[in-house]
Amino acid sequence: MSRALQLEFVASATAVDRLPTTRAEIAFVGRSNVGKSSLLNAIAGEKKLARVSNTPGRTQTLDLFRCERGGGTVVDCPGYGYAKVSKSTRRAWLPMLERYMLEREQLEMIVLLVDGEIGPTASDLHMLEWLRQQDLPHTVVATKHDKVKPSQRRNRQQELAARCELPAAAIVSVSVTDETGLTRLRELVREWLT
Ligand SMILES: Nc1nc2c(ncn2[C@@H]2O[C@H](COP(=O)(O)OP(=O)(O)OP(=O)(O)O)[C@@H](O)[C@H]2O)c(=O)[nH]1
Ligand SMILES: [Mg+2]
Repeated sequence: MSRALQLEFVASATAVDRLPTTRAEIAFVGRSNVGKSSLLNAIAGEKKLARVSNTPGRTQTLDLFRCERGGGTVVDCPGYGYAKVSKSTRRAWLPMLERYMLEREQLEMIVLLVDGEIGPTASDLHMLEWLRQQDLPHTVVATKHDKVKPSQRRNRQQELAARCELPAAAIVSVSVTDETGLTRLRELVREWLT
């Protein structure tokens, strides 16, 4: 097991122009309930740094976490897709998230999380297409690897990659439950933030 990333909460913001100044950022983006906050906690080796919930729509703000000394910032984003929040809040999110991704100059990498058990949804593929159109740096991470039967993992990974139009080797599979892929993801986060 690799050394956990030391993450420390800095601030939450509901608008891009209220974000504090940072040097370099990476953002965890994905459907509501895909496991963004859980993964952030897992790479930090902590349980309660970012709030996790069974109710989709848990994270409603851009939450910034400082990574090690001078190491940059990891941002936990609100999920897109369904959410048990008011329609007006939900309507406000996607433009806010899109603006953040388009305007944040220090954003080095968008980590797009896709559910490794159910595969990319229409909204995931839409987001991926948008990231490509906007020419934004992104990496696809498949979550909840533990929920796929071992005998089906290879196939499922290949299917997911094909639907994303990516080589299978370009996708990092992770699980916070059995810690699959966490070492690799921590290495990548350190690289992206260097
Ligand atoms: N089995 C399994 N469950 C997971 C894993 N990662 C997350 N979960 C569960 O998925 C649910 C949603 O996790 P969150 O981390 O809150 O998801 P999120 O993407 O931050 O959701 P929002 O904040 O609503 O956008 C929780 O019940 C987690 O326990 C995983 O690797 N394996
Ligand atoms: Mg969350």
